[in-house]
Amino acid sequence: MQLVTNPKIRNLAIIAHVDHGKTTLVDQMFRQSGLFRENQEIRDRLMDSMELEKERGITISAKNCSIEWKGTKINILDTPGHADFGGEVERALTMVDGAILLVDASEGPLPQTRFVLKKALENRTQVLVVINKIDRQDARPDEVLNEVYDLFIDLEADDGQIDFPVFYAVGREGIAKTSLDADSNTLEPLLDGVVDHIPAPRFKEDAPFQMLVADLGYSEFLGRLAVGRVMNGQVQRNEPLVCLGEEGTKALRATKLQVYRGTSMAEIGEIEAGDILILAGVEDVHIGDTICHADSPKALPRLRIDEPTVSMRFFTNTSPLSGQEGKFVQSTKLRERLLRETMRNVSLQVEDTDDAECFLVKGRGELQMSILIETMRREGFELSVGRPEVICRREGTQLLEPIEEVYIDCDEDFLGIVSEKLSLRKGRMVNLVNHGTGRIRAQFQVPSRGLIGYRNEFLTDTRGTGILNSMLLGYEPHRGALPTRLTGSLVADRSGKSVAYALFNLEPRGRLFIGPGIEVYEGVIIGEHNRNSDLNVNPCKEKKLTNVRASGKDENTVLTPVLPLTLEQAIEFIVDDEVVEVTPKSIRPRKAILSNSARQIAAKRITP
Ligand SMILES: Nc1nc2c(ncn2[C@@H]2O[C@H](COP(=O)(O)OP(=O)(O)OP(=O)(O)O)[C@@H](O)[C@H]2O)c(=O)[nH]1
Ligand SMILES: [Mg+2]
Repeated sequence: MQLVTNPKIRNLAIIAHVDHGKTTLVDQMFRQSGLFRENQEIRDRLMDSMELEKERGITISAKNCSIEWKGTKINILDTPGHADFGGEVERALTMVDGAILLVDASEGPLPQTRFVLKKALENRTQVLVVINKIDRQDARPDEVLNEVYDLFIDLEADDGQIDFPVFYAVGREGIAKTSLDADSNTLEPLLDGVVDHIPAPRFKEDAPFQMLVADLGYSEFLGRLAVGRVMNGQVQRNEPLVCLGEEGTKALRATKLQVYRGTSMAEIGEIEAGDILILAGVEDVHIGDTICHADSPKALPRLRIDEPTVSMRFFTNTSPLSGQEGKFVQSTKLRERLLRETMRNVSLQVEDTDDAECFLVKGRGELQMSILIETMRREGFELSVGRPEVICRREGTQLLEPIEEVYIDCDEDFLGIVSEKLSLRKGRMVNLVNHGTGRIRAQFQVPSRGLIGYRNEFLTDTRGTGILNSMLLGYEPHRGALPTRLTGSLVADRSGKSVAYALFNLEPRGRLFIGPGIEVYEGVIIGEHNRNSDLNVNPCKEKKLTNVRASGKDENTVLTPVLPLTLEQAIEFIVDDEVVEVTPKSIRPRKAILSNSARQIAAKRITP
């Protein structure tokens, strides 16, 4: 069958390392394509529509939108740049023929630039390189372009791929140009470039309808929605279709057809091949399934993405305070919610364990896990979670563990402490560049295990000025045990409310996580002990009252102010026999075994 193209459409993904300006560029594309009235107030980073995306200023899930440019419809996918959400980029690339690879004109290609470009090249996606943020004082566009060429060569791009078009941009101001000294005040050169260089979608002439499901949505009125690119054929409303999934074939009827128009959806009567369709009338559909015409059911290759690298145990909340702050506590609810997450989130997997109250969640990293937990707690869930663990592999008799390439950019003064900490974590330095500017760039290979919990420490060690990026390098023989936290925990030995007097007396023992008036229970961790063992303490101890009026000095117990632990800090803090209790209102690190006597018995069993 002959291949033909649909010249009215272009499908484009925007890919880059974190913060290189993808979502900001999409804002400007909206403005300049006439999607908004002149002077209309629109919020920055419009595509970051999820609550957590707005709060953190990062993109978490890849999202579709579209613009019209000189009569061509451009479907755009804004993708996240953080490595933990790499699965989203892999998913997005199944819908497009081209990608804009944004590279910061000062930072140059970074680990995630490499990852997303590798995926795009494997997918045979046409890449347009945009050197962005050329307005930065420290911009070095020519050098960065050379680094991009090196990256293409390193990734074994073929001649056609290396011959990519280059643009220079100030995405935030909506300016793009084809050379540094060209004159341009708009994105016109880039948008023209998208239409000229990205191939129009191709499909088989006269082939029946076929679409690959790449995303799922939900509408209160229409129920489950399947989103994906129409690979071949057309479909009209109410035509009988089938869904070819991993577990067999299911019949369905397209009750409503929609496409993206700007950031919203618009209903249409019939859709053409090459466009991105939002289909209602689907129920039991998964990402990766093929939806096609009932008369000729033929599956497209399934979406395959990289395996998860990190796992974490999710338990029901068994603390004495369970059920007081959240709406959903039961294990059935927890399981159902986690399974629902795997439907949309292609890089997450959930497994049952021997314990009916515990589920193993596998994903790409700590951030992905903490975003999931934070989302669940806002929905009203209570749960507890264990420490993230990396997923090792076995090859014959040998145990292999994931190793990451870590790129550090920091003041040369901090190199000492950083290399010391990383070598404790079995990292090896492989490269060191000193530009003579006072900042150095170092490259290490570190077991992923060693990086868990290290990022915060790194920020403290470099006084918040260091930049750490990492990417999975591959699997290597296990490098042996790592030192865990060198300090112990201060563990409450009874239930009650914390009292200032007791906390004041505990302050010399370490760093406290709670202030006065906080509900505690036996086994909850109220602070970090400054010795290498746990210490059971009574945070509820009142001052003995005497008849003699105490001197004023004694009355004023001035406590050092404490900041409650954030979810991320708590997860990084806990060790193997500890978990974090998460409710909509509180984050409490606690011992997995709450009773002190039971803990002692368990400890004896391990070390006789
Ligand atoms: N100097 C300068 N800063 C820019 C430009 N474009 C974006 N920024 C800034 O870069 C930061 C990150 O922008 P985003 O658009 O959120 O980056 P992103 O690539 O979408 O980030 P993730 O989705 O989290 O990977 C913001 O603070 C922007 O204001 C630019 O052209 N010049
Ligand atoms: Mg973004």
